[in-house]
Amino acid sequence: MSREPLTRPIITIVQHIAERQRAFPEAKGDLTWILSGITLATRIIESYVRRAGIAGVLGELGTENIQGEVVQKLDIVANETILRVLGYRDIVGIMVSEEDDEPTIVKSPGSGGKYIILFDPLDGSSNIDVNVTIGTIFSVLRCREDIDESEGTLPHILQRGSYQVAAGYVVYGSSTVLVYTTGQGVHLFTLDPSIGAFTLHTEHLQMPTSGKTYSVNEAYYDSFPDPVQKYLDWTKHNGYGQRYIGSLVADFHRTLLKGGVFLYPPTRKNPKGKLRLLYEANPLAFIAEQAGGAAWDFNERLLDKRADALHERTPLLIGSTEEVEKVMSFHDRGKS
Ligand code: AHM
Ligand code: MG
Repeated sequence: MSREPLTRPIITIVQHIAERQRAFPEAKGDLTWILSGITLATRIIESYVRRAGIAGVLGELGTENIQGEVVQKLDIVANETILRVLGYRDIVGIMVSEEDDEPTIVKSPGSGGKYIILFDPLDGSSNIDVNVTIGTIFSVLRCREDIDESEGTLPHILQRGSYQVAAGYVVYGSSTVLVYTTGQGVHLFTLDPSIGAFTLHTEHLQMPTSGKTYSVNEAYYDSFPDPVQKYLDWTKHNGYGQRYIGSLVADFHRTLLKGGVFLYPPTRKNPKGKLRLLYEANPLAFIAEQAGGAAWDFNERLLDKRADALHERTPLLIGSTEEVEKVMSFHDRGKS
């Protein structure tokens, strides 16, 4: 007599990526190899994050990065982990990190380096010491074939977000969750600590099309552009709630699951916004669009935006399509 299996099927992230790549006979397993490297690196980072108080890696390093921000010890641990793990994968050509002034060349595109990995090793680092959710964000680009070696590496890196071949993030929260896209929908995995693997939780995640929650550092209200102020005033009479963690990756994750909108507009202090285009905004914009949401820089679609510098900043408006449209409608009103 047959009976139901006692165990539930488990799909790990590497199985998932490999199965999806099988649908493309020309694919050589490159993305599987890169994403498996990222999952290994983030599992190592996760173990540091969970043991930070015991492992002696809490607190500031006593230096600032290129962007004038205080560097935390865990920022460096996370950065070194990703550089080390992915540096061993010979299809990786260039790595760009929020923590490093210059790109790391693993293998120049002319000598066979095929991919560029851009990442924020530990987003939300001001939250590290207070046990609030932080995360890792990554973006993968293919090195351009139309560029001569003499042009250097920057033209390979400064591609529009719409050219990303994969993007994702890991949230080190009450559980550890990984979300990724390779342009065929958005998939969510949870780290099962008992087996040390990310296992499939939801395939083809869809962001709600609306949601009455806005996420912004409203302390900067006075220095926001007029249309953003008007939108925020409008929410006060229309039943909205506000949530702001101060870790982009965590604020975005909530917005992806529950709907709503995240805003980091230009401010007096940061006239071009605070968040970085290549390794914070672009990967999340790719995920948002793949999940049916939208991302703008308050002026144009984020994925169409041209980057002029490695650590370029951008204003960011991202979330449920109807909420993004609502914010943009206050901008359009100003123009007519
Ligand atoms: P980080 O990458 O150095 O941690 O900085 C980016 C963080 C984002 O995670 C977050 O959205 C933002 O800075 C918060 O900035 P603010 O404190 O100005 O609200
Ligand atoms: Mg960050």
